[in-house]
Amino acid sequence: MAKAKEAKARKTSVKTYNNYIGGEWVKSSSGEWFDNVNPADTTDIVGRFPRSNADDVDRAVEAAKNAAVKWRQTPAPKRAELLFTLAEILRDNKQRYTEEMTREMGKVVKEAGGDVQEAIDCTYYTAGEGRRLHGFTTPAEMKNKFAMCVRQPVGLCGLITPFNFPMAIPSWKLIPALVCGNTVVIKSGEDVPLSALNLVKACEQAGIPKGVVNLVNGFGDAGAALVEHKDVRLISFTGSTKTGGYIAEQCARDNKIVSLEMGGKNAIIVMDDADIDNAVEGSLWGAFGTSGQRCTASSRLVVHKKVYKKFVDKLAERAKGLRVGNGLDPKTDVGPVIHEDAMQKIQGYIEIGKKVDKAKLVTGGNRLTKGDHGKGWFIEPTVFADVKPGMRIEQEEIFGPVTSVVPFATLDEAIEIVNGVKYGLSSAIYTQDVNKAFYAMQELYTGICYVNSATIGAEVHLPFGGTKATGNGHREAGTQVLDIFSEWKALYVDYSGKLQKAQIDEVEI
Ligand code: UN1
Repeated sequence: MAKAKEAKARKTSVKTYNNYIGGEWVKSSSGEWFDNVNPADTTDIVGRFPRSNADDVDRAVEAAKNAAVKWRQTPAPKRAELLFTLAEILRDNKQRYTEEMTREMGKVVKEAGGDVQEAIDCTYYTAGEGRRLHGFTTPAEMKNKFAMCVRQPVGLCGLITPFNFPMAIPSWKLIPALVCGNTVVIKSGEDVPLSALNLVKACEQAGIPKGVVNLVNGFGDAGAALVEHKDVRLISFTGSTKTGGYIAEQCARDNKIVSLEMGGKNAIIVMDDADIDNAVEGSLWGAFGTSGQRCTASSRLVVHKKVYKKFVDKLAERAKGLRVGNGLDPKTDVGPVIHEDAMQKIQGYIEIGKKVDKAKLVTGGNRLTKGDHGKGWFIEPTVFADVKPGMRIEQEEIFGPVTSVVPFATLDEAIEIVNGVKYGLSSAIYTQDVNKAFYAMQELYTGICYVNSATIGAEVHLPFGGTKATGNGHREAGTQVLDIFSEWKALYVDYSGKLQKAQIDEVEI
């Protein structure tokens, strides 16, 4: 469910935005709209967006199909030139995109700026692949025969993006798809349609040809139409494990390529030799940054018994001091959560932590409703201590500003706790001992692992993704993302002038 509600009556003061299909900005075929609501102030409607259906998806797919051959045949360095121009447009508009993002998504301005910056970084970095997209040569087993491999585009890509990184995550998918020579249809997160629209508008300004990038706004039914469309060759999805499971099943029917980035239950290990103040700062940032609404959020803090009390006391004191409020106010540390359903889910987990798990609530736990807080979806940064492995708040993704402190005695025990969940996105260890750091790096079964920093802060030129229920084996970002958006083609050139049979002919030595 989205924070956005369908507009009952068209309010003229609210700006109206359209879909982008075949290079035109068009209304949905249903003529219906939905409101993009500011989660810090629900009286503030950021914009009105088309509520698209399967017809709109059909039109967008048709446009992407029509643009495919020309775009695929455009040399990759030329495609990349347009992407470098795109990066410059994004950089020049960073301030506006940042403020608009905070308004629609809630995260504090500094973090929204980081989100836009991540899209800029991704665009510059991945555009560079236009002059690489390396294949390889290898010797053939026959004489006078040449063997090599190149990447080829996969075709039409459907990109389905979440609310928590409104510009960074669409860019992680869009830019590699384009540099590899694919055309795309984006179904952006219904809670944050403006940031994806800003990215797509910048593509138009950069001169990316009509039909190469298409944007359809709307809800799950539009996403489902994209997933089920026979002409879509690939779905790249970031979001919940439940929706990802449905997508994987649908894609399997048509042999679509599918890349999934889903949940996390990430943990920081704090050893007894760690710099505790640094570990507390990292834990605060990892647990409460983006109001805990990151797949990479530090939702578990696994702390050595010898430093446990000291750590919990310091963490609770610092968490209490965090200012919760509108992300546009520079004094705010923690913004709102995205919508009422998220609030209900988070409050539900706080109840489970107190009543079912019987963990110790050391700070937070309450929804904030007084004064300006009453206008939006605000909740206190919440810390549970004395959490045991296996408790629900220790196992399940909460996706809010709630973290659990779990005590341990040995590093092996800590590693078992960290690995003892169904997800495997990100992990971290605070220690001054190089042996322990390397041992943890080896044993933590996650896609990302940090030493002496929190579980968040991935950079765009390294692979991003996770093990187990976090994903389905793919990695976004880095050069590894090219393996999602291109397929290998093996090429053999026989210049012997005669029939040569691999595996069969004897080769004279
Ligand atoms: C996410 O958590 O959904 O590593 C993405 C980070 C960011 C990306 C997070 N660069 O925290």
